[in-house]
Amino acid sequence: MQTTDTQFITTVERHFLEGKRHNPHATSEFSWLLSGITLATKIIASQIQRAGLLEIVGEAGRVNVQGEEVQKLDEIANNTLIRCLGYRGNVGLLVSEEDDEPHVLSDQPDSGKYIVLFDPLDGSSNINANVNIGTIFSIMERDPNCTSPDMKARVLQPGYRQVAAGYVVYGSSTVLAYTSGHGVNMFTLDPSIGAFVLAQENIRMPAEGKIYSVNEANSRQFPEGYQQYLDWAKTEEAGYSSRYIGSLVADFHRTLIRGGVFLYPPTHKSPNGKLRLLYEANPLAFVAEQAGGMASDGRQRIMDKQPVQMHERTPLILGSKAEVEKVLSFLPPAGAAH
Ligand code: AHM
Ligand code: MG
Repeated sequence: MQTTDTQFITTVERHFLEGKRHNPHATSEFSWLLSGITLATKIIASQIQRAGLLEIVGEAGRVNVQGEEVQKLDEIANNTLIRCLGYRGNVGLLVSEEDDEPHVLSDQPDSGKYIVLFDPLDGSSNINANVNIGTIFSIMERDPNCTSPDMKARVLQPGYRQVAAGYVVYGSSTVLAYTSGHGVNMFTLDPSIGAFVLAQENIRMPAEGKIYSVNEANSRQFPEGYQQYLDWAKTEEAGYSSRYIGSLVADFHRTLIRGGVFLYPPTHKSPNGKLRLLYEANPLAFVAEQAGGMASDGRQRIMDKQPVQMHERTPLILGSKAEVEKVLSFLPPAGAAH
């Protein structure tokens, strides 16, 4: 990575535009949208770094639409994304995990061409412990055939319609990984120049990796097949290690780089799992598949799921192809009673 000679700096926006030979969405208009996301995540990164000093660590004193305690930084991240994307011109709808309703910026087909969905601060219950957290985003094109006045209906599109998706992980460095359907590229925020600079192109997730990542405290509540998988993975012959941060973005980022599988199965408390299809599962599934990995809900491909509700949850099995397939081999085949 070369950041001292501007001639060689490849920012995320420049990299995206240079891909226009393969990608019909690689227009300056779309790059303008993307720069709204990078601007917002740079602001969020700087707020997180100074959170203790600014006294913005802790709960905001209300619960969100999911019934979860909202952290002050959740609100800051959400407002920052809305502010930075709100005047980009080509964004029709902004859909946040934190908000009950979509933000309607334009319902005109031309000016409101894109729908941006996001989890503004994933893993935010970890903020107080200084553990890595992240922002996840998904970009879809508005379906011209869907003219419903109900804006929520316009949002309910399956993940295969995503035109771009990615995440930013706020860790020892701030890293952005994104795909627009032509592989996965990774950028590191260089704080000295305030730009995300190309770190690695066309990342491939290892095809296998002996790490499973799951909240094992829930394991007695998992359907039998998941329990059998975990029993198998713990045998000496299988030889797996367990790693669980409790921040999806951070657990996924490790899985992307090292390989393995992340699982959030159904539990008694959350029969559909905990994670959200539109803001968490779909964008990370897109990144995983573009890196050679796989994502399933235990019965079907995540990106084939037709959402019926904006904040719908899904079980998630995400990671290296061989590892996801191994978990699936313990589960009843699709169509069988669970
Ligand atoms: P959040 O988006 O409200 O932060 O919740 C999602 C988080 C994920 O980051 C993580 O994978 C999961 O919740 C952890 O849940 P649990 O504490 O039940 O293991
Ligand atoms: Mg989340």
